Amino acid sequence: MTEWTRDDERFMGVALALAHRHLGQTATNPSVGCVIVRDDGDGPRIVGRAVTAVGGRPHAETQALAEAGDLARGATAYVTLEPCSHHGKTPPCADALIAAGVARVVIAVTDPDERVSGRGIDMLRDAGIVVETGLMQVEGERELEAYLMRKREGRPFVTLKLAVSADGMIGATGKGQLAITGPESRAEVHRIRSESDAILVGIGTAVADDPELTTRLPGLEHRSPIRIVLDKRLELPIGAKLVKTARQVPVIAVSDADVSSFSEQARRDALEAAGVEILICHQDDLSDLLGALATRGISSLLVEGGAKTAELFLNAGLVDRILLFTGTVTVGEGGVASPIDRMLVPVGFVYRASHSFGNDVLDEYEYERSS
Ligand code: AOF
Ligand code: ZN
Repeated sequence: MTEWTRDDERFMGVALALAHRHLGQTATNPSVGCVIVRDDGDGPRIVGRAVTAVGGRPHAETQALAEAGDLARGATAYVTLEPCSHHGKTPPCADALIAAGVARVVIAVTDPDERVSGRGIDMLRDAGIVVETGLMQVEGERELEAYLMRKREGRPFVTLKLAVSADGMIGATGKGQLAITGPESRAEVHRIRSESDAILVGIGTAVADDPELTTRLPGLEHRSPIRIVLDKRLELPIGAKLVKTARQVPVIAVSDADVSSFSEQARRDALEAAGVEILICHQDDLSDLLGALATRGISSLLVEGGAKTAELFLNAGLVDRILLFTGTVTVGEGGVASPIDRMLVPVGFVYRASHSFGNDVLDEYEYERSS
């Protein structure tokens, strides 16, 4: 076991915080942080730092090395994920670290990517670099949870978000979009969207609420996730906001089977002409859909509604985190009961934390896998 110093933890903390900045912005790549530190006898100082660029490239290490320049020689690099060893869309980061003359590399999490998976570490060691792994691994795995889920399980990390009234309702039939939570919660939801690769709703919600599902917070407008609708029979109206904005932010309609009838074909053609992508997946088996999303590099999926869609994911055992907003509004008559409320947390989920947003409360639960 390596004995870590407080400086080691401090600098890996900086790397993790950097990595967090581009969460949801680097698909199909993970967001990785890298900090380059040298000590010329007067204490350690950061000479280069970077996070994986928006869109996934360049990787963190090459950018941090560019900032450090000659100062990287003899320095320590702190990286949240094992440096890559493969010639992908960019040359291997391990080679770049070697060429720059870095003396020591400290890694939080080793990379499960089949093209890397220990080879990055081997390359560095073969070049005489001291490599230490496992510093703040728990925090690193948390930061990389979505990427690790995709690589290890072949599916995205699924977060279920629900907004529930004081009387346990998620809405009311025929009343359209109800304001169950206040503006502070809504802003938080937009922030959460900005950290997700994709967001999903059922066709019921898409029709009843006509949501846009984009990130609409000052400064975060460009950080909208891919939008997905479970739309078995392709009922998404052409006039829906989702369809109207499909050319700005991608929309995928997930249909159950190849269309057979003339009217289905016509709806499909119209949606496609408007820029909506049609994905054929078996909805009774969500793992089929999640596998397809993982294959296209989606690591984090935010499920936003409604009750049926939430139940579909919960019953399939495919929810990893629940974000439960509880508002102060009472819906009463005609309310649609939520499958979950604070008194009714599904088995297997453990409480993690609560936060206040205005008068609302957000409770976080995580599914605890037996390991
Ligand atoms: C790093 N530093 O900042 C990131 C890494 O498609 P490519 O060629 O860009 O390679 C993607 C893989 O690179 C990805 O699956 C993961 O293994 C690694 N991501 N590696 O050294 C980084 N983002
Ligand atoms: Zn790399």
